[in-house]
Amino acid sequence: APRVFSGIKPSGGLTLGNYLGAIKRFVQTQDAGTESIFCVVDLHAITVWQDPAELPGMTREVAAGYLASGIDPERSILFNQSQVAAHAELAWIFNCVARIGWMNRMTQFKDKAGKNAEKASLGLYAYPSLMAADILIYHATHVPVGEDQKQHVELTRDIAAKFNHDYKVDFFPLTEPVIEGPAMRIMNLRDGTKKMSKSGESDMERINMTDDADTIAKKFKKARTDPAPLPETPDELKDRPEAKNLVEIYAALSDSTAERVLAEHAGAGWGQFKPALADLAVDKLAPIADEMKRLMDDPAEIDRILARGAERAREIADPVLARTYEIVGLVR
Ligand code: AQP
Repeated sequence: APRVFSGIKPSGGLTLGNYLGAIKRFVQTQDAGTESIFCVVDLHAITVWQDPAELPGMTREVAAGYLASGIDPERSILFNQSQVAAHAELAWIFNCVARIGWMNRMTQFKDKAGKNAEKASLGLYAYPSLMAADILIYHATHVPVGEDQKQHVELTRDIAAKFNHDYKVDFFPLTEPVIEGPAMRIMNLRDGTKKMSKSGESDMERINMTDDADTIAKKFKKARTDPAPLPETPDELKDRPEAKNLVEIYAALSDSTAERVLAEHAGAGWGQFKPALADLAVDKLAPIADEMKRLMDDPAEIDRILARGAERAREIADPVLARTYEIVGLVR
């Protein structure tokens, strides 16, 4: 049977990119009845420095974002990664399966480590190995992610295949990345060639899920665009990354397509389209933001939900880890 796993790092406030590229689709998967496991990947967050005074709050915010958007902790399993030790234990085994050359090809490491890769943490380098463990400890078959994570899911398949081959077993499944829909790569509002990130330098680059209506309107108003009006077809947006991004955000928020959005708005100038986009975003995000705030007022309740989710996750993960250790030949 198909089983879905996906995660979000508590490395900052959730963005519209996280919502459209991840959470919104997770809710659809859950509601379609697929067994789903959703994680707040706190061990991934600390691959770059996180202030210990802030990390618990960010972890609870990501949990609240899932819950407020419609993840039901009864139907799905919702927990934070560090509460299920099997993730880190399996990651070690995978560190011994994966090859250094594979890690050297990862574009996210290059982007995040920047010019001074020697100073990056070893954890940031081994990030894909932990991500493979997150997925494979549940024998997950499908991983809904944004475009930026595709390479890591492909590496997960390579690790599973090499493990199965080296130990002559058919144990780990070859997981499929699921990357579909109009919003798999939401771009930075100030530079349409960079993706929208939680940890980007300026708050004006991104829409946060908890931004209020005025902030959302202001950010779209100041979003970079070119002077031309909206064209008639998506093809004509090819060399207009900022314009393309705003049209795609509109399409994703309204469960439509870029074609249909342009059919309706062709010829409109930005003075018309941006306020319409801001209204739409406020319409969709404000109820979620209100619910997130309500949930975050009771951190103990969020912690209870995460602890219960972790218990259910361990029921699946622990036997898989035990079997893995047996396959590898570790005496228990
Ligand atoms: N801009 C985006 N467009 C579409 N999907 C996105 N995702 C992130 N940004 C966009 C998707 O959100 C999920 C969770 O991502 P993550 O938190 O694990 O890591 P990330 O991709 O590195 O996210 P950020 O926001 O860019 O965080 P920082 O700045 O801390 O690195 C993934 O499914 C991802 O594809």
